[in-house]
Amino acid sequence: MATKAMRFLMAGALILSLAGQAFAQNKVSLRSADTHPEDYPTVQAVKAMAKTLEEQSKGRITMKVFPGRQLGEEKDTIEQTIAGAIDVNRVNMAPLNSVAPPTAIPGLPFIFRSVEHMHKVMDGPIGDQILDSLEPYGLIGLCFYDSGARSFYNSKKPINTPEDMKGMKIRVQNSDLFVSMVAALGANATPMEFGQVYEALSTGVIDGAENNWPSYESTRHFEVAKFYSLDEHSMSPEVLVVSKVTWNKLSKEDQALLRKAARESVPVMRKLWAEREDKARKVVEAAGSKINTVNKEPFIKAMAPLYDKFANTPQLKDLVTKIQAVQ
Ligand code: GTR
Repeated sequence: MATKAMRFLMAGALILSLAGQAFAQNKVSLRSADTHPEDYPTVQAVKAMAKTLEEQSKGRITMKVFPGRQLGEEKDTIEQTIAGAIDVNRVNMAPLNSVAPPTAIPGLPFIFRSVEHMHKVMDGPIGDQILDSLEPYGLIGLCFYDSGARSFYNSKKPINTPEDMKGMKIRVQNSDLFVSMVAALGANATPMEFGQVYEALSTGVIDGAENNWPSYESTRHFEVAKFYSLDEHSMSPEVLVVSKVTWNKLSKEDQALLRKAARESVPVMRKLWAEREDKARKVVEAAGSKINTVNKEPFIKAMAPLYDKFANTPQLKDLVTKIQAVQ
């Protein structure tokens, strides 16, 4: 027969163990994917977010960032994020175009007049509408990160007009929009994962690709494709998404913490991005890249039909009109 004191102790131990379990259940450990290397601004921004999360949850929420494609190429990590095998993912909007059509709109050629215009649109209700458009497809959009402007580079010659691109094989992301952009200029679009581009350029499987300064530099594509022609055709931004499977397991409070920490990482990213763009440009110039500016008009004209092709519903057309109207 247990004595009264023993029963008291046992009840106490039970309460402590239940409280411990509840605490353990509240612990959240997240895994986040990125294709870029450790020192790239997107990776550093998500790490800053992880730090904020850990501080604001007093160590209860942790997030480990896996850079450098450790969890796979973007196409695979997007699938895994939708399935719930990866919690958080930082990707470009382009590979999401086939998942959620509104994500193609900010990538449309020359839709933004400037970086300021892009920030104003993406920081406001239009940006929120695009983030929300991901939810039916199993992703919760948290925030956008800068990605500068994408321009063409190749191993053959400077591109001054669309005619210069005729017949060139140009790698694009897995996105119909990007395939169509390159096709509209008379070149052959080759969709390919980011991690395969260096080899494809160096073996001549492709002649060129397109990206912003930091990616052109960090991948060392400038070593094998030295002509960088600043047509700046797209400003498709980066986006940070959470798996809806993960999201639904979080308490309302933790969801709010994630949203807040993500928003707070945006100014961190913008500062790092500006610095990295400068640095990347200097690195590639010093390494002998041949950089030329172009008259954008013939590019704008050649790619104009893509607006009707991709903004092909009243909602998407409305999104275009609203973006263009932002002053
Ligand atoms: C980069 C972007 C990556 C990836 C890559 C690509 O600018 O940050 O997320 O989309 O371009 O071209 O595949």
